[in-house]
Amino acid sequence: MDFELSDEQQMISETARRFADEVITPRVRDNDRAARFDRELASKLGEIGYLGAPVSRDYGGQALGYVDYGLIVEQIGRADSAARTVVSVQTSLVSGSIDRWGSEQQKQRWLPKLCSGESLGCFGLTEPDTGSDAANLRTRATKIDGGWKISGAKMWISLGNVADLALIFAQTDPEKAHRGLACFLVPTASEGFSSQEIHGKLGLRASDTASLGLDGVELPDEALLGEVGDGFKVAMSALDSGRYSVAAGCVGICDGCVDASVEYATTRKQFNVPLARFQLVQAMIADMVVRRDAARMLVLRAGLLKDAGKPNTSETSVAKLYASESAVECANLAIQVHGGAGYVDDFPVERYLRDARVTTLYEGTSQIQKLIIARAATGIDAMRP
Ligand code: COS
Repeated sequence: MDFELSDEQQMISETARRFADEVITPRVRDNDRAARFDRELASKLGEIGYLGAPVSRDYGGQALGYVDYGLIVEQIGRADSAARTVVSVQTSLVSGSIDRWGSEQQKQRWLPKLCSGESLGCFGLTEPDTGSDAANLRTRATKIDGGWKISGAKMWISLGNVADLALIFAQTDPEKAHRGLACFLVPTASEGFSSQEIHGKLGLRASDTASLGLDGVELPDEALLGEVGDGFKVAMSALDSGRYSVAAGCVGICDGCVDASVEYATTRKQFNVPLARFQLVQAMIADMVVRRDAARMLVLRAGLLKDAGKPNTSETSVAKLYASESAVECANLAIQVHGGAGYVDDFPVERYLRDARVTTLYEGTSQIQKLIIARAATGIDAMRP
């Protein structure tokens, strides 16, 4: 067992750190204050190759492993969770699904544009009445001559207003339950497709979030990703990668909290000594360091399993659960270390808390992760009677 990154992996991480510091960080506060989705930044993420890192070179990706991808995502997440969301959605949920399930023609049509950032994609699984019980979709796909007609609604869709392509999951035969689901590649310019921005979010304000409408959208047969009945597996395999990406981004938040808190506690003085001289402040910093290091190890384990092609759903849920809960905890502690200064956006820590909060909700709540982990441990499915 080796706890050291290879020279190449260190370089990947350092390059991502430099990109994040030089290109992302200077924009973060203004974008957050303006609740502005930064399309130019999304293009820059594509230019440097961060929107399709694990995708094969034949289709415009970097052919990197999952550990490498996680190192990049950690650094983007440390700088800005809104930018990290672009990377996670585009890479893990959209491009990853097309790479894994797509036909040659679908890969050639979509992957190069998605990897370069010329096009953006979104992942339309969740619905107004369907969140955790993801198999229970109300969106319907009906077979028509030469294609499909889709009607329904989707909710909480990251990048939904700015995407050129939407992966839409729909039920083809309700009697078949999850085995009737199918996934479709839907150009957002299709007639009958609409999106609406969701306002008023606690955090991730610079991330685009939408509700989607599909009003009799007609698609050719070639829009089907995988086979009819594969939809649930497409979604779950995408989430295996998406949850990993969220977890890696959360390690970045924990790391940013440690760095900001150490900097503040070693320079700010009270009672004529730096804050870090106080044991209660040291205890908070120690708690953050432990959580960051443990979360990083869990993400690394999940990444190594993925790279080895081994089953990793439970281990990915362990990483996602621990890293997301730790990001919230670290951000809360980091504000406490900063005192009143941590409550305004001169420092990144209040944004870390607002942005971390959604990570225990999206791509499967912490409660869903626990049910997945415990099902693997006990062999008993608490989600089914
Ligand atoms: N990869 C590929 N296939 C998978 C899989 C995975 N990770 N996980 C499950 N499957 C397959 C199973 O093998 C099973 O196949 P068969 O029909 O051939 O038996 C099928 O999918 C059904 O699996 P399962 O019984 O686990 O389905 P459940 O309905 O019990 O799934 C959970 C329950 C909670 C795990 C699932 O609904 C879930 O993850 N919900 C949260 C959804 C979510 O994260 N939403 C956020 C959306 S993105 S913001």
